[in-house]
Amino acid sequence: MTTPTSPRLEQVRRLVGPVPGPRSTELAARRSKAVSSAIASTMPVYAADADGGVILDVDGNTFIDFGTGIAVTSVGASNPRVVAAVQEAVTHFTHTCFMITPYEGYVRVCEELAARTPGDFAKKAALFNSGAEAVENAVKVARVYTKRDAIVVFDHAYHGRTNLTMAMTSKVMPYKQGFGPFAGEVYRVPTSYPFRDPEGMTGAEAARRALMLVDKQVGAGNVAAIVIEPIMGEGGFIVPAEGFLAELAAWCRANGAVFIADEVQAGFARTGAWFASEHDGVVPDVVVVAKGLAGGMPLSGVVGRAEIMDSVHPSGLGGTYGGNPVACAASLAAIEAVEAEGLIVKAQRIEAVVREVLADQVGVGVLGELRGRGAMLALEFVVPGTREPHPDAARAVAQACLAEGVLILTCGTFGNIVRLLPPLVIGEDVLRDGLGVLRGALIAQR
Ligand code: PLZ
Repeated sequence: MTTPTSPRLEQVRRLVGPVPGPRSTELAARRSKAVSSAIASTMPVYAADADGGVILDVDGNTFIDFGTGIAVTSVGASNPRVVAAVQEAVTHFTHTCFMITPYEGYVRVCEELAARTPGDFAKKAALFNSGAEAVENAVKVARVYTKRDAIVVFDHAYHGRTNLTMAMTSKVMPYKQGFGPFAGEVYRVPTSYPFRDPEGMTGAEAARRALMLVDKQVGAGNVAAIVIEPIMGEGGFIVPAEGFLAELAAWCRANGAVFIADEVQAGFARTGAWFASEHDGVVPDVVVVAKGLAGGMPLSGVVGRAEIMDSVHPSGLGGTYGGNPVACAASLAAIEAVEAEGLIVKAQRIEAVVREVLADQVGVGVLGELRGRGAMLALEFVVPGTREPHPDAARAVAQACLAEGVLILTCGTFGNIVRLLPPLVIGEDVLRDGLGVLRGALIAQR
């Protein structure tokens, strides 16, 4: 791995005092008076700066970043290309509203999305602000195009926190509890979860299990869309068995439904390909993107077959901020960074290093499985000798890493997954140092 992009901050893990330090503690006290307690934070420290593979807090502690703000700052939290593009864009105009006075950046991002998503056919795109908003719009488009209502989603799915996407998200706590009633015509079926499915179940078998229920409980002719994350994110970085996604896509084609890939977390170079669907050779009709798309600026998109995207009446989609010009400039710079800095190959290299460092820990003690692709990797914790989820072990490992200066996130329906989402620009030394800490925490848990 070559050196990371001109890092401003020294790329080294360093705790200079207690965590949290005095300034973070002071901010936490102010926060508790001003910020709703419904909003939680993983880290007890407040950010001052972030660059390459590290985050500096307000007390001078430097953490290795294995979280990227939930798979967002893949090109780094202050990639020089993104910073320069944002500075240039903001000098001219912060906003005009694309629905009022359009601008080139929006058009270019749509061109780039059409060029990079799988599928060799005419595509069009529309831009929004958040992942959830883009998922909602993908559903709106699919419903208009098919003139049907039903949306099929999966166990362990995460699609957002708005009313429709809460209905699509599987886990009740913390995402849905008390927030209903939820949107209708959303149907959930089992996914492919190789670690927890019957031994040897193939992707095709898992797909048949799901599609049989769709046929019997929803009715093939009522399905507007199947929406699935090609690698499930919040649900536990679940990589479906080979052939599962392809079978679902084929069913959609045969039954006139739209196959929507929610690539919000897995997309945009994260898994060692522009889009995670590519690993399975699957060509979605519609792809939803967000997170990494704009180097940390809020931007999301829906890109799909032109005839689907154009089926909605003029002015049927939109929003004040969707495709903000500064976010579009950041996105174009982030796309350039992925290419110029070889970040797809770097994502693959990250996977190789992680698998190498952790190889002898997998299947030992509480670590049931190491899975994922590229820089989207996860450790599933179990009660030793069983497949029973062990959330306490995941929490303890993440806490131990944090105490040593490594920011690591957990996830999973059962809360028993530690996920690794390092920036793709992370230097190999920092990566190995962080993994050494993680390895030590694993050994301590055995
Ligand atoms: N689809 C696949 O991963 C966001 C959310 C964390 P927004 N995932 C992180 C949290 O606790 O809120 C996500 C995703 C997939 C949709 C979304 C939603 O994207 O930008 O958070 O709305």
